[in-house]
Formats: sequence, C-alpha cells, structure tokens
Amino acid sequence: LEFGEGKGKAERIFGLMDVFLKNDPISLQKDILDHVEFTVAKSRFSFDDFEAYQALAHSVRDRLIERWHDTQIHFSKKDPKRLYFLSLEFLMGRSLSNSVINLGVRDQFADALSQLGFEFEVLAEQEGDACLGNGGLARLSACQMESLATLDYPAIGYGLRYQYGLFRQVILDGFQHEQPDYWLNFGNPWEIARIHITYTVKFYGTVTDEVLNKEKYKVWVPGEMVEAVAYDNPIPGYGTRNTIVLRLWAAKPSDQHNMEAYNTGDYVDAVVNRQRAESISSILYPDDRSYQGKELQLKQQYFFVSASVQDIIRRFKDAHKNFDEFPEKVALQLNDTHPSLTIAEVMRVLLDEEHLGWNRAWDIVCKIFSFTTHTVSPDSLVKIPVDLLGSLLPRHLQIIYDINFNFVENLKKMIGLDYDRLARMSIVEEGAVKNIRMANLAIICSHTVNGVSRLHSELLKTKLFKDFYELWPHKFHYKTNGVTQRRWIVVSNPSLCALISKWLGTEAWIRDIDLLIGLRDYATNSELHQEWKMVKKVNKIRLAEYIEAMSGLKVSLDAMFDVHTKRVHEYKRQLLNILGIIHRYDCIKNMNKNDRRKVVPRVCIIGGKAAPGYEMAKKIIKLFHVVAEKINNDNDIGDLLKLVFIPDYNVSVAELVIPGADLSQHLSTAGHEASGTSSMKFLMNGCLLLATEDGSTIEMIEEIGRDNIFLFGAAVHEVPALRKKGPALKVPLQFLRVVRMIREGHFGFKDYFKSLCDKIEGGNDYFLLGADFASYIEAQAAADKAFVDEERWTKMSILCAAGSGKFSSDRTIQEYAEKTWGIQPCRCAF
Ligand code: F58
Repeated sequence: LEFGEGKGKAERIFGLMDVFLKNDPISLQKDILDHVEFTVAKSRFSFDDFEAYQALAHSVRDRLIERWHDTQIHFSKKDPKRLYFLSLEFLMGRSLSNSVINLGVRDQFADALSQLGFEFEVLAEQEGDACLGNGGLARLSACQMESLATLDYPAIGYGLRYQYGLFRQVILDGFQHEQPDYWLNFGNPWEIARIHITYTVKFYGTVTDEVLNKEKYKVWVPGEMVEAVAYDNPIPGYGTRNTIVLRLWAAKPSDQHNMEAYNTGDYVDAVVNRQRAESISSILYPDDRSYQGKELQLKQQYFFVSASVQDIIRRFKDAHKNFDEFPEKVALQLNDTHPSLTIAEVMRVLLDEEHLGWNRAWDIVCKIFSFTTHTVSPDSLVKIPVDLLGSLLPRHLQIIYDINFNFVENLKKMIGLDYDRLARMSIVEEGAVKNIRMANLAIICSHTVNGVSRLHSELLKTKLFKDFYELWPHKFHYKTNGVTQRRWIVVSNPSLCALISKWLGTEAWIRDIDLLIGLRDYATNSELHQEWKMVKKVNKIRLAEYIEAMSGLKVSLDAMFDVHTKRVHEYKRQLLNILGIIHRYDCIKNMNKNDRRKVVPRVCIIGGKAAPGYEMAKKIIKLFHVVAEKINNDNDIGDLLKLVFIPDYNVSVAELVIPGADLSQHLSTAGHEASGTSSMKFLMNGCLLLATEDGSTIEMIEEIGRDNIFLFGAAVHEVPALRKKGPALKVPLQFLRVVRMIREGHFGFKDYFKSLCDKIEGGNDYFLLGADFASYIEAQAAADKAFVDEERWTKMSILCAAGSGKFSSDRTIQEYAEKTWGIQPCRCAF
C-alpha cells in the first residue's frame, strides 16, 4: 500500500489491527457475536435465527469489503481497460451461500455456527431473494457478473436499485395475484450505501446556444434534477481474491430541485414534491417482452444511464487527461436496448461538457460500445415516441437526430436511394406516432452486435437486422449464453458437487468446467451409477418435502419428477405441456388394469409467473390448476399422475427444484427462444431434457449427442410453411380431443377457457401446438421408456452433466473479453 504523506498514519493503523480478518472458528464466532450485539443490536445471549442470519451476513460482508478494497487498489494501480456492464435488470437471488463458497470460508463459518448452536443451512433459509429482474436476461446478467469476478476481469456492473423487485406471485383459487415485493423491509446486508457517491441527473427543460471562446455550444437548462446515490453490491470471485462490484443507483431528491418553491413559502408542498423523485427507482417493470413506453420507464433508463456515465467519466478523468485514451480504458456493454441512451449521453458529455467537437466525440463513441440483444421478436424492440423523448431529454433527441442524419446521408452513398430500406434502417420511425428505434441506434453506434446463440445470431442476420447485417457483416457475432456452475451446482447441489469432485479427483472443475468431460469415462461405471442415483434421490426428497410443506401434496419418490419452470408465455408453450398431461390422464382412464401397471408414474411440476397484464398467460396458469384439481383428487389415478404448481418461482426456489428434476421441459416453438438458460442449469445437474430445436438446445445436442435428449417438434425452417397452412393444417385427433375436453367444461370454467381454446384451433394456432402435438407425445413416450431402464437413464444423466461444460458463463465471458471487449484479467495477488 502506498500512503505517501500519510505513511506515519498507515504504520499506526497496521500496528493497531490484523491486516486481514481471520477465519478460524473462534475469530468467526467473535465476529458473529459482535454483529449480534452492535449491528443487529440484540443481546449476545438472546437472538433468534433471523438475527443470527443478519449477524452472519454482516460478518461475511466484512470479508467481502476487505477483498473488494484490495481489488480496487489493485485495479487503480494497474489502470487496466475496464468493462462497464450496463443492465436494467439483475436477478441476484440470495447472496449468503454463494459468498461464503466463493470466499472459501463455507466450512469455517458452518463450524463456527454449529459451536454457537446454529445450523448454517437453517440460517441461509432466512435470506430473501433479490429479484431485481424479470427472467432469463436478468439472471444471465447475474451469472455473468460472477464469472467476471472469478476470471479476474476488471469490470463494474451498473443497474437500478429498485425498492420493489419483481412482484410476488400468490395463487388464490388457481388464479395468479400479484403482491408487491418490498424486499428492503428487513434491511439488506449485501449492499453498502455510498452516500458520498452521488450525481445529479437532469430532466426536461430547454436547450440554448452559447458561445465560449468563439465556439458555439449547446447548453441544456434542465427543468428537474434528481440525485443518484450509489449502492454497492460486492461480487466475489471463486478461487481468487478478486471481488468486483455491482453498483445500483437509487433516486433521491436533489437539493437543487425547485429552489423557487421554498422562497414562495410553499414549504410543505415543496418537500412532498421532492419526495416524488424517489419514485424513479421505486419499481421494476414486470414484463420481460414488451416496452410500455411509459414516461417513468424512460426516466428510469436515463437516470441509470446518466449516473453511470458520470461515474465512468469521473473514474477515467481521475487517471487520464486526454479523451483520445478513452477507448483504451473503457468498454461499455449494453445489455439489450434498455441502456442504449448511454450512446447519446456519452456524445452529449463529450460535446457539451468536454467540448471535443462532433468528429472526435463520434470517433470515440464508435470504439467503445458493444450491444447484445436477447430477443428474436420484432415486437420486443424498444421504441420511444419522439414527443416523449423530446420533452424529457431535449438535448438527447437533437443528438440522436444528428447521428441519424449523418448515418442516413452515408447510407445513401452506399446503397443509393432505396427509400424502403432507408426508412427501415433509420433510427427515426415515421408514422402517425414518430418513434426512436433504440435497437437501430445501438447497432449503428456499436462496434459489435452480439446474439446469444448461433441460431439466434442467424435469425438476427437473416430477419430482425438483415439490412444492417448486409451493410456491416463484420459487426455481427454471437456468444452462446452460459450459467455459472458455482451457483447452479456448488451452491444448489452440494451432493452432486462432492460426487463430481470425488470421481474427477479434483475440485478444479469449479473454475475450469471443461474438466467435467472426464465424467464420460465413468458413464457406465456401476459404482458411480449407484452414487449418482443416490444424489438424485437426496435432491428428490428435498423437493418432495418442499412440495408437501407448500401444498400438502405427498408425492412418490419413485415417480419421474418432470419439471417445466420458466416465465409463462404462449411461445414457451406451457399449454402444450398441460394438453399433454390431459392426454396422459385420458389414456390412463381408458386403460385396463394390466396396462396401468406399465404406466410410468409422474409428478408434473410447473412453475412461473405471468406478466400482470398478460391475460392468456394467466389463463394458462388457471388451466393448470383446474386440471390439477381434477387429477389429484381422482382416486382412480393415485400416484400414476400428480400435478404440482410451484408458486412464486424465483432463483432460490430454482436452486431447490433443478437438482431434484429427472426430466425438464423446454417447449418453445422453434425459432422463438433466443438461447434458453434454464436448460443449461438442468443439464449441469444431470437432468434429461425434453425439448424443441431452439437456440441453446441445438448446441447442446452437439455436446451431448442426439441420443441423450428427447427432441421433438418442427424445426425452425419448417415453421413458416406450417403457419401458412392455417386452418388446412392437419392436427392429430388426440389434440382435438383434449381441446374439446377443455371446451366442454370437463375441468370447469368452460366460458373462461373459450378464448384459450379458440387461440389454438381453426387456423389460429400461431405457436403450433397442434402441429407439434403428435411429436411431443412421442417424445414423452420415449422418455417414459428410458426412465424404466434405470441403467440407461443414469448413463444418459451422467453424459448430460459431462457434456454441459460449454454452457458455463465462464466460457461466454472469456469469449466476450477476448473478442468483443478487449479486456485482460487483472488478478489481485495476496
Ligand atoms: C431472454 N430475453 C431470452 N428478455 O428470451 C432467452 O432465450 C435468453 O436465455 C435470455 O434472454 C438471456 O439471453 C429476455 O429475457 C427480452 O428478450 C426482452 C424483451 C423486451 C425488450 C428487451 C429484452
């Protein structure tokens, strides 16, 4: 450490304290008890599990802060190029277990706690989830942050500190109800409020011209100002001292806000108005598909963008004077289109505050941005009405118009006066309502446009962004998604983790997942088979206990645990699963005793939230419940078929469900799932997949082989022709029969389900449930057949885990670092 002038002080500090916090059981117990007394403010002689959890969390946090400081000092000294990862959503889940495992102190803390009479696992259950995101995109960001830390990359994540996370799903009478998730109610030990790191964010107002040193400049005079306060969430790497940070911004009233009101004597109203500023970071929008174009949503985007850009520029200017060095020190990753205002904001700062002039500023901007899109659907692309943008951010609208003018002029030179194409590629969409197309802005200004799987990238190149691909083929790339094995095996499946380490003879796979392939050598080893089955059983018991505690339903451990958990959406086809279940029920009902003996018992588990305004998704949830009601209460069926809905599916529930699954379903209509990540988690846990050919499954087949997955349904290239057939499309009789059962009220709520039935019959079946039904039933039969052959099933399960290495976010991040961001590891060695 270099203290310069303060050397004497530094020596004194070193004399007073241990350099590092100690991790022996006595020190840990003292730390925990100190936090009980001084942080939680309870007596050391009397505290409950929740208070013990809080004290434990603070002891862990101390160690995180220590490492994070070391990492920061190291980064400042080395001054490497840094990655700034901008995302409006991070689905972090719980932090305790992941933190102690990554810090390498899990067992030490468990020992210390047991000596105090507490069990680590019990305390870990006290923690609530941080649900600051909707689904796949948000959990991917969390996995990627953890991999960035583990691989020693100098990175910072930026996002919003929503006071209300994703709504809690409550099921009443089979219907979904949403309840607010005021997750900060019990405090959040995992964040550090940086009350001195604040930036003013401006909104509304006017733009004027001013002359400075004979040059003309634009000056934005805002109409409203809000303060952004930093809340830092340390993210520890595994097997390294490096700990990076996820910095989330919270909105607070600004002292400069509306000064006049105070002078006019309207004191109380003025204070109440100030308080409204906080609403900017109050709530996460609960829809992962569509952009609602609300003013508050745009305010959120700009608020987080502006604070992050100020922070990035402040850090750069601390060490550098010349902005031409900016691209050597800064890589900005736009996680989908939500943060793409960053482009206009960086331009604005470089032009209006740093006075670099357009050409220099533009040159810098073109070198620093990379953009990843997570969608295949044109309807999901964010568009902002020009009027809204112009009123909230008048200067940014001017800049976007200028970028667009230059772009279109250049484009004309390259493609001529093809007005249709020019109109499609323009950032400004003309029409009754003029819109700004955020994806076009992001593509035009980024050096790289990434898809999230090979198939997704092909779809971007040939459909969604075809015009841009033809113009700039070099910009288009893909990095197949991945998930972190630390969270999805080590934390969530400790028994499997121990088993893998035992058979591979090393724990090195936790950092180097390619080693998992070594399991292939033992795929037929009977001893491994026994242990592998035992691990699955332990996890099934855990899941069965959860199901019983939650629903009162006792499920048989001999049944196949068949899991379908993800956000509820028509394209993800939970409805296909339900129709399949009805078909199975119908078949069992019509079987004689002898045939019934051959039926493979199943526990069909579905979990997932529907967006609050998404009526069809909510009907699908209700349908599952009415079907479950009927089947679960049919004594004639018994354990042959049981249905379970897991309410409020989130990260911590997933950690319990995934290890306990025998089979998992991924049923999206081909070409609709960009690169599903839950399938990767199931695969790593040795769960077999029943899936369509989609973004990530196509690549999985290459890793594990066609024989180890139950594949079904139309391929991507067949979808358009099938859709075209409309009412002429042939669908199997069994399909018509199960739809009729719903229509005719076999499960009740006849009128309520009419619109749902109408949507999948008579040429309206956009997501092709009817077309894929026969193939789906066949794949289900193949899964049943494999399941009764225990040896075959276990071998397939081992081969799934062994072949899952490619789907680690470590691989994804390394590809991004090397090919897109141009950053190097910067390991903090102590
Ligand atoms: C998801 N997209 C993809 N949000 O659907 C999924 O296949 C993938 O695994 C995941 O991203 C991570 O790459 C997603 O969660 C969106 O696509 C939003 C739609 C609305 C605009 C912003 C993106």
